[in-house]
Amino acid sequence: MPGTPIIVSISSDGVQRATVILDSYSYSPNHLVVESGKPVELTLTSRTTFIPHNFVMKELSAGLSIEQDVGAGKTIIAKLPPTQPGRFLFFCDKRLWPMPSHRDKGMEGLLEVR
Ligand SMILES: [Cu+2]
Repeated sequence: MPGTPIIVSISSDGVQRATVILDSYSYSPNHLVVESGKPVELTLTSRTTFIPHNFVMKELSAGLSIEQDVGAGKTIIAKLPPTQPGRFLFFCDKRLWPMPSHRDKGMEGLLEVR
């Protein structure tokens, strides 16, 4: 369930940058609003001590395909090229079998491209 939409601001270099905190089992914020046609850079910061997470988007028809691991306590930058408007989900597909995946536990977010 996406939370309050956060409108990502555009830097002077034209890049839309936002920071997303990963915890068990959530992204915060989990509803980002960006403009199409301008690159997006998400700083993904994990707050966990042991549990690894990731950032997965499989919206192939929109050209948004990414799968990046974010180890416990790590920060990585994910780059996305939003080329068309739409509502695209991202999620964490990690799981400790046979437990439910992190996505099933609610670790999911929405990238809204306007
Ligand atoms: Cu996870």
